Amino acid sequence: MNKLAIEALVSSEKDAELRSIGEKVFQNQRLIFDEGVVLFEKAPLAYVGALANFIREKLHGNKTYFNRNFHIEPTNVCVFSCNFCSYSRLYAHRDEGWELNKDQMMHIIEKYDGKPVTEVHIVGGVHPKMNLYFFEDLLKSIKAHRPELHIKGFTAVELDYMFRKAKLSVEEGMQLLHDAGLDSLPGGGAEIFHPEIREQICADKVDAEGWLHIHKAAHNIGMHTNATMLFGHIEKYWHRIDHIERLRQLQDETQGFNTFIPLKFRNRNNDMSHVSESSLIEDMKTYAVARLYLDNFPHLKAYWPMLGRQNAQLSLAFGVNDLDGTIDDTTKIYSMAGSEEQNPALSTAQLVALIKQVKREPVERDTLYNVIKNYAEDDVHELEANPYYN
Ligand code: V47
Ligand code: SF4
Repeated sequence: MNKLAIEALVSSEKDAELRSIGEKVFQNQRLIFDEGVVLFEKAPLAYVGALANFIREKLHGNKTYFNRNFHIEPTNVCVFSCNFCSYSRLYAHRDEGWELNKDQMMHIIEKYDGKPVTEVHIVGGVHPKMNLYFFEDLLKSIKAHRPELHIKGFTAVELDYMFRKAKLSVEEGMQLLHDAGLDSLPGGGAEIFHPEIREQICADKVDAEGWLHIHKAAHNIGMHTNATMLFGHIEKYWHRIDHIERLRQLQDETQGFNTFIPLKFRNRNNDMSHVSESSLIEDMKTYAVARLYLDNFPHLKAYWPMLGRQNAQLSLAFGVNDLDGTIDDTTKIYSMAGSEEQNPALSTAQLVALIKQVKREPVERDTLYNVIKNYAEDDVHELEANPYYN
């Protein structure tokens, strides 16, 4: 859609404020806090979506990235008690808790020997006994076994706990894990930064300053990281803007973030089951506003297991340019919270087909967005018949 067609989506007299925000987007000017809130409160979905798509296509054209990865979840036991979490098994349902030892985790790594995966994503609960040195040893063993496999692991929540227990500074702890083989950090644990909300949903874990400190320390030693936001529960629009404003400020300093991942709150099996979930319109608006506000983030990711396949396809018209990975196993944190996908797994051929169906260009990437293969010219039926892509 061109500029004129986008402008025609709002009236020039009634919606002068929205028109002027649109003009800033076209002129490449940074939006300010209040403009972000106005977009949430007043902009029609079609307008904010078209503006976000304009930016998405300016940055990436039709390219839609994914990677071939798998997950290891060391444990679902967690010392914290976030109210939105359907996963933690320390106090309630103790009998359903699990913890993997190093051999069991190495067994998962070995299962992927010879398979064309580029990343392992390690994330789980915060187990009181799995300490920094346990994970240092695990990282070293993974790298010794498969040096080129990118290890993206541990949320700032897990790291904060490990470093404090080991009595190391954030900088010392980060360097130790990086030296052992940790390549980048996932974006989890950010939730909503503002204390007014954080105190109500996850009072006992690392606060905003702590989360940002950990990511900054990673950026300062050359690591890249992601950032998430858990939205659609008790927060107001301005809390979402406050959250992304803090991320934008750190990114100005370090340029260490790769991608922003809004995570829609799901209300099954947790202490916030009475809070209703956001609508699809709200979800798409959140992607779009994030794309417009985070002008210094290269990528915006929709986590398809959480959204469902069709809604993930839709998000590609609202600023999203990345669909995460093929996620070859059991990401239990979402299925337990009521995500669309109970068994999240898509083959490469299926993910390529999903992206092509909505006329975008599937591009396989590694964790740092180096292109591994562009599938624009590939025939989906041929891919489906080829075991390498299944
Ligand atoms: O921080 C927990 C979220 C996150 C619920 O960096 C929930 O590539 C919705 O951060 N409803 C952890 N969300 C996972 C994460 C992640 C996922 C995929 C990719 C990347 C990446 C990072 O899961 C937590 C929390 O925000 N979460 N419970 C729930 N009920
Ligand atoms: Fe623990 Fe993470 Fe669940 Fe919070 S969201 S209780 S930190 S597993």
